[in-house]
Amino acid sequence: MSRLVLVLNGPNLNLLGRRQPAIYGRETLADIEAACRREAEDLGLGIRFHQSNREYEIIDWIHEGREVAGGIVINPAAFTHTSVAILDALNAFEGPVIEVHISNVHKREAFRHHSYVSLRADGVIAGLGTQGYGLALRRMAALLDEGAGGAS
Ligand code: CA2
Repeated sequence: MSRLVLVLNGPNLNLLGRRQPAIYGRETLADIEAACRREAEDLGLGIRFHQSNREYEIIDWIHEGREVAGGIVINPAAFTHTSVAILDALNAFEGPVIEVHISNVHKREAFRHHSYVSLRADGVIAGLGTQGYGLALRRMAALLDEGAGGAS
């Protein structure tokens, strides 16, 4: 089973650390990527870390993941609340999926309380700040150790 994990990030997350620090903190996406790479190395995982503001690019990475990845960690950002297309792509992926949100979406506007991606996710982390990514990778390593599906 592949120990390669895709870490996918949706729209506007490229702005992290530059605006709205009260909600999303001061770390940039590059800081998160570096922390994910350190965590992945400790866990014996490989990662591919991507961000896009375009829905189709996220869908294409999920499709590629069907061939190469054991699991997907995804912060779909605003697409969480709107995208049946990303849900459909994740439904065609066989390995574990963990959904991450930096903020506690349940403490925010009502439109953020519904997630299409949660209909597919094996686990959801919200409100633990950027630490949520590293925790998701830890859980992903445990799921892959247990043999929870994915590309071989
Ligand atoms: O809490 C999260 O991680 C979210 O996925 C972030 C999304 C939001 O639409 C979700 O409801 C919850 C927004 C990401 C936008 O990030 C920005 C960062 C800095 C400045 C502006 C936007």
